[in-house]
Amino acid sequence: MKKFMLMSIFVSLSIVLSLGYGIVQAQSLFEKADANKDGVVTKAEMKKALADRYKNEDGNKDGKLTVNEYVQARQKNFDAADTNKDGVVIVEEWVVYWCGTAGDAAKVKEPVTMDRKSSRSQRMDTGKDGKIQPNECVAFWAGRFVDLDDSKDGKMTRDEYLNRMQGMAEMMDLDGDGIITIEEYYISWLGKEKAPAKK
Ligand SMILES: [Ca+2]
Ligand SMILES: [Ca+2]
Ligand SMILES: [Ca+2]
Ligand SMILES: [Ca+2]
Repeated sequence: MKKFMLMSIFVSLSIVLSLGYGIVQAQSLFEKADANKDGVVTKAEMKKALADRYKNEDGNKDGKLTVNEYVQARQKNFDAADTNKDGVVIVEEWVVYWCGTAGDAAKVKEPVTMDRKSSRSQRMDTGKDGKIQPNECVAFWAGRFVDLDDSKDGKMTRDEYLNRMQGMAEMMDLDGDGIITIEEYYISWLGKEKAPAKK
């Protein structure tokens, strides 16, 4: 409870500080997904948030997220994460962007790498209770940062990120047709067993 309060204070403070600089901190995916505001994200909550995210990333709104649109969305992603607008993203900016709190992000040294067999949610849920806690969110995204920071200098540049996201987009496009369908999107985030049945 105390930890949660401290986290809320930290989030509020970072919003105030950001506003002070004329930058509005966007709500993190974790906060958006936690619809009932109980501090954990269930698979159902995540799926709902991902459906919204997919629509957002589909630039021309034709219901199909192309590999190019995915990479373009990553550019916005990078800019939103770079809250102090210095052109690089540090681990705290990165983790706050995804989780709404930086937690112990700076302590994470081991990279988290992604492959076709592992979904983000499965990798995040290290406690295996089917829910994502804030500390699991932080550990995952901090580990992703270590992996994505190619030069390992603690600063992720736009080029480092976008180069890697081209590969990520191609990995998510399981059948290689240039389109990441909503099913392929869900698989990459939630895993295969959670893929919805075809309508
Ligand atoms: Ca929840
Ligand atoms: Ca599209
Ligand atoms: Ca920055
Ligand atoms: Ca595809």
